[in-house]
Amino acid sequence: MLRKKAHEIRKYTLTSIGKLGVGHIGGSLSLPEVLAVLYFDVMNIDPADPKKPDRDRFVLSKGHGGPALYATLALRGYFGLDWLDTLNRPNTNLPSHCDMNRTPGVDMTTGSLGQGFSAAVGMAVAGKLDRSPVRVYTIIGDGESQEGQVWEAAMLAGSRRLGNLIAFTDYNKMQLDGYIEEVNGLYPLDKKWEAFGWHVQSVDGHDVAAIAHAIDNAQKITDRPSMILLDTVKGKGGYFCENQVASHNMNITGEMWQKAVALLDEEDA
Ligand SMILES: Cc1ncc(C[n+]2csc(CCOP(=O)(O)OP(=O)(O)O)c2C)c(N)n1
Ligand SMILES: [Mg+2]
Repeated sequence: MLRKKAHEIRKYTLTSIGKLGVGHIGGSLSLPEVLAVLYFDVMNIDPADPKKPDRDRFVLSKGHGGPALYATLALRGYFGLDWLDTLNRPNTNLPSHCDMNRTPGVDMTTGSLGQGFSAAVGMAVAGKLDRSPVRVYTIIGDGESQEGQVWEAAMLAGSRRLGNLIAFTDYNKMQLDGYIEEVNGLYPLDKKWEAFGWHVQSVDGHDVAAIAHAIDNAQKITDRPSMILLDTVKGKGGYFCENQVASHNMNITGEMWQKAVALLDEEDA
C-alpha cells in the first residue's frame, strides 16, 4: 500500500513538473518513499483541519522538493489533484519552494537551505517546553548539510535532548552542481550526527518498510533527537534524470515526462 502511494507521488511529481516544463525534478524524485510513510502511516494529521494544534509538524527543509510534497498533500486530501497543474505559475498556491502562507498542510516556509531545519528544531524546543505529545519531522538534503547553520541547530537539538524530533537526510550524494564528496565531503555523516548527540540509523531511502521500521525505532528513543540517513537516488524513477547531477533543475519536454510516467505504470502493472 505504501509502496503504491510512493509510486503515485512520484508520478504526480513528474507530471506536475513536466507540465510546467522545468523544475527541481532530481531532489523531488528522491523523496516519495519517505513522504508516503510519513503522510499515509506515521503522522498525526487531519487534512480537513490542517492547522489543528496537536498535529505533528513537518518541515521540508530542502524546500526545492516542494513538488513532491504537494503531490503527497493532494493525494492525502489537503486539496484537489487539479491544484498540481498550477505548480509555480502566477498566483498559484503551490510555488516552486514551500510557503506556509499559501499551501494548506505546509508548516514552514523553506527554500533558503539550513533555515527550515533550524525552525524544526525550534518547534521541537517549544513542544518540549509545553510537554506536548506533538512530534516534529523534518527532511534536509545532503547538500544542505554543507550549510553551517545545520550544525548549529544540530548541536542545540542534541544538547536539549529533543526526543520529539525525528529528522531525515535525503542522502542522494549530489547537490546543485556536483557530487557531495567533490564539493565538500560529509563522510562519515553518521559519526558526525552521533557526535552531536543524536541517535542515528541508515536505511535504503526507497524501501518503505525499512523507513517505517526506522521511524518506529526513532519514536522509542525519547532522550535524544533521531537522524535517519536515507540512502537515495537523485531523480529516482525518471529515466531521463535518474542519478544525474544535471537533474537538479532541468527542462523537461512533454515526451520526457509522459514516457517516464508510462514506464512507471508498466512497472506497477
Ligand atoms: C542558503 C542557500 N544557498 C544556496 C541555495 C541554492 N540551492 C538550492 S538547492 C541547492 C543544492 C542542495 O543540495 P541538496 O540539499 O543535496 O538537495 P537535493 O540533492 O536533494 O536536490 C542549492 C545550492 C539555497 N537555496 N539556499
Ligand atoms: Mg542532494
